[in-house]
Amino acid sequence: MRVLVVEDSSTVTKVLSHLFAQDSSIEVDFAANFAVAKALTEQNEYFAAVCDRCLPDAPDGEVIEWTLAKGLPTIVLTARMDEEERCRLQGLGVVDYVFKENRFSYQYVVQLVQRLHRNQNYRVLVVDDSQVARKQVKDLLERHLFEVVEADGAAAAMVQLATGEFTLLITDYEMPDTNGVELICQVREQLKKETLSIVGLSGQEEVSAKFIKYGANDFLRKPFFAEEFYCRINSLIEAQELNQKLWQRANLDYLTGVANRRYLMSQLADLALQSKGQGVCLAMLDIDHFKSINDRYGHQAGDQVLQEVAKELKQSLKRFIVGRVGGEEFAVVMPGLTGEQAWRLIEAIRRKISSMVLNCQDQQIQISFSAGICEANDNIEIDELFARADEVMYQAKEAGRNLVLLEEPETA
Ligand code: GH3
Ligand code: MG
Repeated sequence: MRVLVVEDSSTVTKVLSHLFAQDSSIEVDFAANFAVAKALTEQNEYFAAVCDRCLPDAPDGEVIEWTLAKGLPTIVLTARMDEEERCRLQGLGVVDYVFKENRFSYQYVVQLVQRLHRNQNYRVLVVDDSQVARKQVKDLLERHLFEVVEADGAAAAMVQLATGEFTLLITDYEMPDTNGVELICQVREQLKKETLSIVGLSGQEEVSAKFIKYGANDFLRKPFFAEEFYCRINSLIEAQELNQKLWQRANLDYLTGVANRRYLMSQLADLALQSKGQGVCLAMLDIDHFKSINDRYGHQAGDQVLQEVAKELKQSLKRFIVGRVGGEEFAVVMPGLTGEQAWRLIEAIRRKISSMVLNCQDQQIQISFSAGICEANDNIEIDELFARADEVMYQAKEAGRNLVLLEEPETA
């Protein structure tokens, strides 16, 4: 991500350069005046621009108009801030303006650039029967790089929600047929507050509380200021990002990113509850002689081997649940497969992994794993299933390792 900073003060440039340097994903070009900024925008593709409002060769925001005309999301740095200036900048369509006050102002600039970058991943559904009102909200959101989808009423909104994942829903209250609160009730039957944030918009004071009571995360009184709109939206998105981080910490293995033991078990438990005669296979995989890999190449190389194996399993087993259930032990839950089918799948992965040469810590490492697979059809008993797969895996170890074994029917 490349960012253009147009600023003539060397102090401000130094502070921003220091702050941006802390994020290795951002590359920054500095221009001390409008002429250099023009030349740079002709040469390079930028993700966003941070522009001083007043420059020696552009005393009245000319550079801002230039970067906006180039389609660059623009953040303005300004030493002057009054109502007239605020309106003018909003009217131009800038992302935000930052009053040059202290180092926190500059930190805010960097955070805003990072936020804009993440916003590209979020889809927002805007529901309003008025096209003009929808467009107003859509423009504000697009300025902050959200992907926006419109719906002209509750029915259209429900159709859109079924088509893909949304992070945020913004709805008006008064609409023909179904009002905003009724829409929220319908949506909340399927999507919880942690998955989809909802903001209600209304001109009526008494509707605000109703929105919250029926499942909105927040509301905004109309008419609203763009700045207030952005503050509300940003804090909801931040809360969702935090939630997602918490979810990942609780459910995924920190080293490899696959499911941890607890999450894998709970997924299997859900499957056991739902399975109506549908079978499930469980494979236990254990890397061979992993201790000697650590001893020979170091613990860090060992960690990298675990990451590589997890990556391979995730890629080859997209439809299934892969988890790290012990130090160098992985489990794979495969619903809907017969034992034979599961064996063929894991056997193909065994062949692939045992023929790979991993490049870890500048060393060439060859590895293999042993696996045991068992199949359960009804009355899935999770602990027993794990014990059985484990037992078969140990048989594979005893038989010489680098081997995938399927449980013998008579021992099932
Ligand atoms: P076998 O073929 O019989 O499975 O032998 P093994 O050496 O793979 O098995 P053993 O249980 O003797 O050793 C497992 C080793 O895995 C011991 C432990 O230090 C290492 N280990 C466990 N967790 C991690 C980890 O997160 N990172 C690294 N690098 N090593 C780990
Ligand atoms: Mg092992």
